[in-house]
Amino acid sequence: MSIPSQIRPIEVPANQSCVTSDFVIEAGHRYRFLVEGQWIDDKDPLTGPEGLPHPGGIRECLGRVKRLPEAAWMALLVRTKGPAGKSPWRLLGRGDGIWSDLPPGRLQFCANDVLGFYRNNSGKIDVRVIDVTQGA
Ligand SMILES: [Ca+2]
Repeated sequence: MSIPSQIRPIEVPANQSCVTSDFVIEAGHRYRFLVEGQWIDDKDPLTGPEGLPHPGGIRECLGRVKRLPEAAWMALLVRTKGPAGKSPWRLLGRGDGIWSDLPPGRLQFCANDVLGFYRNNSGKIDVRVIDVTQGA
């Protein structure tokens, strides 16, 4: 599949608890996500959008209070903000596969961290979204 080079990536800085993009998910469309970049939470090891299941230290006890408890720390999360409100956060990670079941609305992203503890994060992930409804 060729990737149109003019698509500007959506930048998701690790230290922002919610990044709202201009990209709007439409009902019935199919999307592919191209995800790249690395980020880091404080002194944890650098990680990609797949996150760290076990960063060690105090976080081993705090797993249930992060945005999406069942996903790894610093995994890339996605949701949409539409007429029906905000959908629940979901694991996007490396963005494998074709996505066809996101509710209509603007895409929002964040790192899987604890609300109020984003300031000590750094790095960013770039996300490109391609509508593959026609070609897929
Ligand atoms: Ca943090």
